[in-house]
Amino acid sequence: MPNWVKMIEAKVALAKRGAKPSRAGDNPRIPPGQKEVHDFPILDLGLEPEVSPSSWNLRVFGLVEQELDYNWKTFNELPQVDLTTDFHCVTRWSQLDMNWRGVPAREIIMRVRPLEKAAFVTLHSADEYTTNLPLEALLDDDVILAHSVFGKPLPPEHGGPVRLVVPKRYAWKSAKWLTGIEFHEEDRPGFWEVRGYHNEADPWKEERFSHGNL
Ligand SMILES: Nc1nc2c(c(=O)[nH]1)N[C@H]1C(S)=C(S)[C@@H](COP(=O)(O)O)O[C@H]1N2
Ligand SMILES: [Mo]
Repeated sequence: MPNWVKMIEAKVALAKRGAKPSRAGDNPRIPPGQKEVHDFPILDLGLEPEVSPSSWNLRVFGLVEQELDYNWKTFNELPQVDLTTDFHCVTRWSQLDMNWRGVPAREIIMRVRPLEKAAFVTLHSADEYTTNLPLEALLDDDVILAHSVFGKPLPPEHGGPVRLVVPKRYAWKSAKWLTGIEFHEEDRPGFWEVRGYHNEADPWKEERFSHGNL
């Protein structure tokens, strides 16, 4: 008679091995399962929208006291920062020390004054892409609306004229060609989140997919 207990244990062990997070690498700044790159790969839906600075517009709306619209000029009048942060893509590349310049997301959030009940945001992009974050995540001081990278205007293929940069999350949360920030009470999963990507996307916890790592 087969030893069922042993067989089941072996199967569970196999399943767990598959689901186990990757081992950390040598560089403590590279999250588990990631490889360092230096060439800033391009990743998107393959529909590069045409957005010039003169046609670009950012609509900040939803559960706020004061909805606001920015154009290129009014956006550039906001306080700006330089930021050096790491960028981690769920497809397993990480690039360290990216130099961004732009407007901290909290500068805009302060100005629209979210209502008490606003707890989540949807980032809207010109290619119809969306992604979602808790409002709190946007208040971190390393979250910026970037218009430059490595000292040059953000190229169209990387989301120029303006993209979001959220260094603490996998890069799919960093919406390119950003055109809208919408505040709501409930969480609304975005383009990838409804297709199985993890809602939180913390690269240090390997939150790649919502049903584990298999
Ligand atoms: N608008 C928009 N933003 C997007 C995407 C997209 O398809 N459309 N792809 C996301 C994904 S999956 C990644 S990994 C990063 C890649 O940014 P990069 O092309 O500048 O490297 O953009 C994110 N932001
Ligand atoms: Mo990605």
